[in-house]
Amino acid sequence: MKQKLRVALIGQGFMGRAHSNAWRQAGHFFDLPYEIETQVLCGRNAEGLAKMASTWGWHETSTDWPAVVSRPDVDLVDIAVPNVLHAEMAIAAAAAGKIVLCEKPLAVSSEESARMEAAVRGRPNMVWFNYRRVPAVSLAKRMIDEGRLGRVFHYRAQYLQEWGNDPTRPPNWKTSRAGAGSGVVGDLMTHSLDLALWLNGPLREVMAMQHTFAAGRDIDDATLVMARFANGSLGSFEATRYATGCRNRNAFEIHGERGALGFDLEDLTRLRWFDATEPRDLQAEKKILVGAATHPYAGNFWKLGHVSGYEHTFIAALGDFLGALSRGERFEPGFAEGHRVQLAVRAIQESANLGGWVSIE
Ligand code: SOE
Repeated sequence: MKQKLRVALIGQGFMGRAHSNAWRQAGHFFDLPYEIETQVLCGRNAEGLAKMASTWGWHETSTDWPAVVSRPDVDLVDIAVPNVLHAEMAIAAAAAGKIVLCEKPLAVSSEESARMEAAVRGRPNMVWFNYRRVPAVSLAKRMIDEGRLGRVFHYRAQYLQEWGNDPTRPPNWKTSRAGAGSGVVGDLMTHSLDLALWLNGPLREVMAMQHTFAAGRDIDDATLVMARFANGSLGSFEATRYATGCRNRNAFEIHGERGALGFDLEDLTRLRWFDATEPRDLQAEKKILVGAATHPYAGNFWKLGHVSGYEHTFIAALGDFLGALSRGERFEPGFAEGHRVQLAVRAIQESANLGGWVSIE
């Protein structure tokens, strides 16, 4: 007999759809001891809610999130709303005894993320840093943990989009401090920072600059960072919405003593690998097509060459979370990892405002 897990989702935008799909699909790809009840979809637009609930199979809808997070027939609250609303909702849901999942960035400040982390401590929680669960990225993590890179010299990350330069695109909550709390440093660079901290360990200090291209906009359209990692490697991070021609280029390259790894979300089924231990005259970069039986998530998704996509990263994140939940294990990335990213964001913003190197707690 499977245990019922009654879910409330708050958010009816792009992430609301991505999460709804993951809630519908996780049980198809991961062996879960739960019967997922998609209980209630909560948002601000009542008319849109009804249609979305019908499309994705949510049993009820509500525009009253405080009531939803307190319902006795809800076990888990999944937050997929504008960044400025994350803290109040997550803390209220935790106070009501719920399991709490929250989209990235966890918060709009490290002060908020510290309160959120404290509120959920000791209770299952997750931040939707979904790109850890791209099979190619998980393979990179495995190879790094196996020592295939050896001593790391450079970690280079980019998260490049181009929609900031699209005059046909109306302003939205992401393009104002009132809605998002920041620009690309929170929306895009938090993905790069979470991956960097997971793949290459803690950051020690950063030096940053931020720039706004759009007249009158009060957030960063582009953020560039130099960094030093605790393991002695040098880092660079770039995030922008003005990289013409780049649709969703979340990419990294890692250069080590024994080899190098590279990934680009716009080619997400491949992992670039350069083995520097091979005879020099035979060395060349390989583009591994990820999906072989021994590769991460091969047992969950399709055969080699029948490629996984963007939605599968959310399905895998949720599948892994629910697996950890069933075993009583702590899941990563949780609010503690989300808070760690916010501390890096705070140092980046401080350096960009004041100049100079800023240490990270
Ligand atoms: C920004 O355009 C965005 O939607 C991010 O907010 C998401 O986190 C990322 O996965 C895709 O791009």
